[in-house]
Amino acid sequence: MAKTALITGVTGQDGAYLSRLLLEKGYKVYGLVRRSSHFGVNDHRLRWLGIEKDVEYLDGNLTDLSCLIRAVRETRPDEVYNLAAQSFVKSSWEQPVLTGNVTGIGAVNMLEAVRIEAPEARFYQASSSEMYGLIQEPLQSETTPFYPRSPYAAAKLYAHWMTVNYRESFGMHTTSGILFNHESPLRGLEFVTRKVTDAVARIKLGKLDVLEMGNLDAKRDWGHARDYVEAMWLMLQQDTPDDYVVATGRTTTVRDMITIAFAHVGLDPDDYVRINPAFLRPAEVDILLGDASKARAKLGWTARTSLEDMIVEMVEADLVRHKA
Ligand code: NDP
Ligand code: GDR
Repeated sequence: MAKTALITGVTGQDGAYLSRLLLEKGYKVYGLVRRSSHFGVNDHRLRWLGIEKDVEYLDGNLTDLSCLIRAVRETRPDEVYNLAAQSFVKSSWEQPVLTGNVTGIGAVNMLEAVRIEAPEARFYQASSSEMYGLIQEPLQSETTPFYPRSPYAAAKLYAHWMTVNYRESFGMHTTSGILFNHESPLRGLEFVTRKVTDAVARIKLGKLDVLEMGNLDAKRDWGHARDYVEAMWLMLQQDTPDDYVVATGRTTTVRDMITIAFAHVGLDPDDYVRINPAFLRPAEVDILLGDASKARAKLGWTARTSLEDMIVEMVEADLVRHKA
């Protein structure tokens, strides 16, 4: 019998790639979509992958426990992937309460809905390398202490520990993937890689003169979302629930990532990039570098896409979009 999956955050970057992966594996895929004033489903990412008609959508919001209970009751999922969140770190200082409600309490609402309606279902929580924050160890693994540095990271840490608690308190199959930054042509335009690749495409096409940036010294461990959703699925195929770091094991400055993007179109970033303090954050996570050896050993997972290949793929996709 085909398995059934329920994905929250189905309209986001990871929701789109995960939906495609699960559809390819023969799953029946349900996606929770929040209501907006725009008519219909905000399904542009699913459309980009050509799968918008293959997912069945349910109306719902992570802050409303009653609709989550109904969603789990109606879909009877084998696997639940909780990807929905207020996921932009910078916005979390402007909207700390909403971020706590959606990214923190929202995950507990989803855990409760599963506990009440389908306690045997396997549950995936989208935890984040942002939880490491002020870095305690040069290479971050599942045993590295956390030190969240933003309302987003604090909310994710709460959701992370609640996921561990539901596993230990109720014996539920709840797993947390501590994923480092992952990007793609479907990344939101506010995140740094896509902001850069979109701007590079527009500059190349003569549609933009200047790219305004924040902290160029920050270092991130960047992988490709297409690779990372495979790790999510692999985690839920394990007999025992656990926590896993998912990362490439390479860290790069924002500055060097920008250089890769400009070099692809034969331009010099010094001619276009300016610093605008508006893009700085009240507190910064200076460097992230993940140790994914547990995922490699237990899941057989490794990152397949280099930063260079991914940035080139993103610039090319943005060139196509802006030429259209
Ligand atoms: P996106 O920002 O692209 O997607 C977020 C999704 O959450 C969207 O579908 C959004 O819906 C939905 N959403 C937001 N608020 C609510 C709400 N109140 N109720 C229901 N749905 C809501 O994130 P990503 O795909 O990049 O990330 C997926 C998850 O993984 C997130 O939880 C993120 O925090 C986490 N994560 C991401 C990493 C990354 O590098 N990408 C790394 C580590 C963790 P809408 O389309 O309507 O806005
Ligand atoms: P991050 O991603 O905060 O790591 O969270 P983002 O791409 O927003 O920032 C990465 C780093 O780049 C620096 N930076 C800028 N960032 C943005 N967005 N815009 C700029 O102009 C800019 N200039 C410099 C930032 O200061 C930061 O150091 C992402 C999200 O997907 C989270 O949901 C997820 O949990 C983590 O990754 C892992």
